[in-house]
Amino acid sequence: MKILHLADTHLGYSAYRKATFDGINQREMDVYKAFEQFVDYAVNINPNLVIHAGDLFDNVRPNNRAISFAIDQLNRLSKKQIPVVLIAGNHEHPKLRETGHIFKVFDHIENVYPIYKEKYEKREFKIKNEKLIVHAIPQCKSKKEYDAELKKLKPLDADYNIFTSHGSVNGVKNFYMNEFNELILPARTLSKDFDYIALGHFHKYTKLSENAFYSGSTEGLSFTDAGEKKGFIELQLKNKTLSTSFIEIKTRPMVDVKPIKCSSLKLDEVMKKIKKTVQEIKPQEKTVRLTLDEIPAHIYRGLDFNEIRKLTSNAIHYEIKANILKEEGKKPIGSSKIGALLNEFKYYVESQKIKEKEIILDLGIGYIEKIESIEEKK
Ligand SMILES: [Mn+2]
Repeated sequence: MKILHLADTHLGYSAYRKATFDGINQREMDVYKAFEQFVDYAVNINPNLVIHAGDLFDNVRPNNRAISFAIDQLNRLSKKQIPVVLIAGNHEHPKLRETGHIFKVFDHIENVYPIYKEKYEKREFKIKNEKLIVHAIPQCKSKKEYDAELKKLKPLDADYNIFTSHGSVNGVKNFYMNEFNELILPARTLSKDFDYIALGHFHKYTKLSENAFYSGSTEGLSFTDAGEKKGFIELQLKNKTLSTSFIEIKTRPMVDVKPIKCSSLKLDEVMKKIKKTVQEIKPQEKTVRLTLDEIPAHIYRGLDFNEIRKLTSNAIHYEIKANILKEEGKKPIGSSKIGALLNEFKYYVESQKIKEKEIILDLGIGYIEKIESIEEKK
């Protein structure tokens, strides 16, 4: 049997200011196009099953365009009688129960099996006289509840058993996204007793073991994805043997330029280097990041940002990450870029030498989540 495994499509994601001719955010469109390429492929090869391992949507309340796009694309699969198992990831999971889950809109689409009720569920399929059971654990409310569901996980009597979940595998190597509500999958739960384990959450395609894979995201969503191939996994199960291949999706080029070390450069030399770098990367239609390392504050302030903007005006987006030196010393005083509040808070507390780290983290996270859930209600 032939199965397609994808994850982390993040429909509804949008970033930067560039818009299409119709006024829609360009990166939002790119993310739709990536998913559409997957559906085109699926409709064409007609697999026996599709598994989406979470984060179909970028957020708890995706916009109308994202919802209708998702329904249209799932309908294309549904009409071809291709069953689709969709599990909820952390991004689309509401913090408050009364918000309700967006996956409920899929409850009545034929051949679509949304799994989002914070518990272990199984779906059985009969494929060419063979019995396949999909064991799915979606996003749960807490790590504790997730662990409790993981404990129940067990392959059953069938020709094939597949496990799917959304979280960070933690073992010899860790696959974190550094998000607060991410769930942890101890490497030992990735049992050999499953014929295949379809994971979501980590955005880079990764083979964890002979039978366990992250398909990666379908588009690049942050500069850590720069230069990475994006796509999904096509797998075959035949005579109890698994074979897999990675199918690439065409995505927008993302360039994270090698840092330019500025500590010993004069202002005009830094500008010259920036110009040369921009010419080399040909920024047209790309998303581009320049990193200026160890740049003295007075030089950073003197940069001709208008000139740089002109140089990169045909890019979809460009940004400068500057690690600025103190006037007198050599130590960077920090980055010009700020991440999500929760993550910044976590990094800050973790970098401090204090005894009560755990308590402060717990309290702070609690407060921030409280505020975010009030925001979610609005
Ligand atoms: Mn995720």
